[in-house]
Amino acid sequence: MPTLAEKVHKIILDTPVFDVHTHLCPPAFAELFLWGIDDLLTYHYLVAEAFRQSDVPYEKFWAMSKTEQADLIWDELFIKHSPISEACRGVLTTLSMLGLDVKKRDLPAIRKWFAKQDPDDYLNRCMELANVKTICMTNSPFDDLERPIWEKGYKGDSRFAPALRIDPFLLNWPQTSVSLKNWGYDVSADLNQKTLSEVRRFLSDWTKKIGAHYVMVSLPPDFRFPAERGPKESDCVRLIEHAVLPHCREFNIPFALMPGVKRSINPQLKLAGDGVGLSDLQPLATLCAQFPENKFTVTILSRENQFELTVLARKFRNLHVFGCWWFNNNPSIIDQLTRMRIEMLGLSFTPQHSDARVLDQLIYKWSHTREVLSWVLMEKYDDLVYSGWHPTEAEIKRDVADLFGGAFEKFCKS
Ligand code: RAT
Ligand code: ZN
Repeated sequence: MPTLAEKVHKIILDTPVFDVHTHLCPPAFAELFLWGIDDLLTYHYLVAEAFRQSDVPYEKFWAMSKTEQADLIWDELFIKHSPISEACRGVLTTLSMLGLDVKKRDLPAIRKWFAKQDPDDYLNRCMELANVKTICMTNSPFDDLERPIWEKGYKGDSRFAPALRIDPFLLNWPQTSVSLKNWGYDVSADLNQKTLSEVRRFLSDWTKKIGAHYVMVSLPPDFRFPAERGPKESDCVRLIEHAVLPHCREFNIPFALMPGVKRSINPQLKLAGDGVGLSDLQPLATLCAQFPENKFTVTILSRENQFELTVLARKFRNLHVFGCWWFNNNPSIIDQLTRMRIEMLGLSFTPQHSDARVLDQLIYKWSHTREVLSWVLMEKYDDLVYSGWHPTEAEIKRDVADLFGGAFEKFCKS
């Protein structure tokens, strides 16, 4: 007879995940489809770590080919030092689970193995190994590589769930109005009625075109709602109130907010140069209270904001908390956050999303998360047993399915 702990562990391994936020896309997206050892090694989390060990000048690094950058990162982070950071360990977990022998430390042999893989078969293999059934994408009409793919009538791959990402549009108005104008929307820099209705037409066209499951934005820590200062914030707030929220209500889709990122605090690091700041959560409370017909899914970057966000979720059922985002996606923090969230929210949240940018990362991000979740859930079910409540296998399966995206899907459909 398996013990309760063994049952929980097996259910966690066997339950497929609906990954609610990633930056992945199918092979049809050509150069946007990232996979393989060089993409794994040049992941921006590792780029930031490599610059701490190497004294290579920034410009010299960025002038290198991807393979040369990967060589440098491998040398600095795996050969000259032991690869014990979470992002380094992730590369090794991924390679090992793919059946490669990492102890040889043979990067050329690993490259040869990847060169033989067929992208479509490899996608299936990664999804199987990670036990991920659906991958939410991050789809941006403002991305010059991505937009033409949809405009040419790309019909989608049912394993990938589209999500409309609108950062440039909310954070960079009126500059973005120029793009909308070029694409045939009769907008002006001034957010008057005509412009707002054209903006809604734009959101509506793209939601339909891609079949968006939600609309998403990442926000700086000083985001305010309602706006307190300056025309920039006012534009963002006006766009949210008069375009994004009515749009989400019309399509019955959530507005996903990711507060707390300070973009480009070291521009020399490019994509790796973003930082974190403490957010004021009053704007989120205001949004949830003033717009009960809207659904908000939220992950937050600052660790110091996590408790307040969890309390907020207890107060508003139109708020669904998800993921241990970015700098929080480390075992010690996942462990702590998940315990706190379970203790305060039960099973009505989504503990994790992968945020994978490189396909193969699904393997390690989900394997590492499953390890931590197993420990947390074993303990929580054990506590129930001490109280005389014996969870059945079917009940545990139901709960884990909810934590692995089921609760999120229900929230989206509610
Ligand atoms: O985690 C990351 O890869 C970050 O660079 C961001 O992409 C973040 O997840 C985001 O979606 O803005
Ligand atoms: Zn992301």
